[in-house]
Amino acid sequence: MFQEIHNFSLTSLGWSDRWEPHLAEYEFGEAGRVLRHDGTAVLVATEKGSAHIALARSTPQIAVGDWLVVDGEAIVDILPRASLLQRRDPSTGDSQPIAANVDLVGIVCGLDRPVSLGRIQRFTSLAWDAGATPIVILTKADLVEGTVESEEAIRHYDPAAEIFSVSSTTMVGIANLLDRCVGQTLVLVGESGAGKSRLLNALAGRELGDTGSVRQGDHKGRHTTTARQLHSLTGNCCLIDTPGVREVGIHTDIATIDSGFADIADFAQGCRFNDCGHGSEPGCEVQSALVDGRLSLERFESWSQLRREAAWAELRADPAANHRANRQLGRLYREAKRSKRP
Ligand SMILES: Nc1nc2c(ncn2[C@@H]2O[C@H](COP(=O)(O)OP(=O)(O)OP(=O)(O)O)[C@@H](O)[C@H]2O)c(=O)[nH]1
Ligand SMILES: [Mg+2]
Ligand SMILES: [Zn+2]
Repeated sequence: MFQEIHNFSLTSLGWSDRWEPHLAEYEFGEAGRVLRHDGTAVLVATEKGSAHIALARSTPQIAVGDWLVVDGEAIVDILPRASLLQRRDPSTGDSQPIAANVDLVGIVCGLDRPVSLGRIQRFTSLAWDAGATPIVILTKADLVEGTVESEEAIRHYDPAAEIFSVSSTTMVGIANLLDRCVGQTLVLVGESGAGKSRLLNALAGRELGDTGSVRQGDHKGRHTTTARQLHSLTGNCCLIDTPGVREVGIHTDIATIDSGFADIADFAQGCRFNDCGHGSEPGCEVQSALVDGRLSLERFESWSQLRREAAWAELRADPAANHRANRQLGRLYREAKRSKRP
C-alpha cells in the first residue's frame, strides 16, 4: 500500500516532458522515482505517495534517482536514464552506481580542512562522464577569514570551475546555490564531515539529514550518513545526500577526460604534429602554454594523471584490447616522465 506521507507531484520529484514519450510506451503502470535503495527493497515515490517495493532477484540494477514504471507494488521497468553517476571500486575495478538522472553533481569540500584539488578533479571527471554538470561547493565559509584564496586555487587548476562558497550556519550563499538548483536534481558528494547533510538541511530549511561532528585536530568526519537518499525541496529541486567517500576511482575513458580539459585540447590543436605527445616534440603548443603560463603545471599534471588512470580503466574493462592499451600506456608514462623534467 502507498502511504500518503507526502503529497508528491511528479514535477516536485523532477519529472519533466522528456520522460513522457518513454512512459507512453507502457500500456499500464505509473511513474515513480527511487528515493532510497536498501539493498533488498527500494523506497519509491509516485503521485500517490511512497512505498517500499521489494526487489526480486531478476530486477535489474536500480539506482537512487531512477524513474521506474510501477504497477501496484510491482516494478514493470526502469525508464532510460538521462545520466548515471558511478564510481569504480578501487580494489575490484567494478563500477557501482551512485545516483541516476542527476543534473548537477555538487562536489562538497569543507573549508575547515585543506581543499583537495585532486579530489575535486576526480569528481569533476566522474560528473562529466555521468552526463551531469559538476559544481564545487565550499562549505563552512563561516569558519575561515575569506573564501577567495580557495576559490582562486581551484580556478587556477580548472578555469571553468563553477564554485559556490556557502555557510550552512550563517546561511551565506545558500539562496544563491538554491537558485542554481531550481528544477534540477543535485547529488552531493565528498568526504565524510564535509558538511553535505548540514547543507541539505540548510537548502531544505528543515532537518532532513542527520549530521555528525568532526574529530578535533584532523577534522575527519564520522560517516554519519549511511545511505543515499533523494529529498524533494522547494523549487522542484531534488537533492540526493550520500555517505562520505574518501577515494573515488575513475570510471571513464580518455575522451571524457579530455572533454573536461577543453583548454588543453585547444592548445593541442596548435601542436605541429598530429600525434604530439606534448613532451619534448618540437612545436608543441601545450608545452609553450606551460612555459608562458597560459596553462598551469598542476592542471597539466592532473590531466596526465587522469588520462593514465582512464587508460588503466579502459584496459581493465576490455582485456582484449591489452596490446593496444599497453602500447598506449607505455607512451603515456613516457610522456608523464618527460613532463616532470623541469
Ligand atoms: N561551522 C560550520 N559547521 C558546519 C557547516 N556545515 C557542516 N558543519 C559541521 O560539520 C560537521 C559535519 O557535517 P555533516 O553535514 O554531518 O557532514 P557530512 O558531509 O554529511 O558527513 P557524512 O554524513 O559522514 O558523510 C557537523 O558538526 C556540522 O555541524 C557550516 O557551514 N559551518
Ligand atoms: Mg551526512
Ligand atoms: Zn604537443
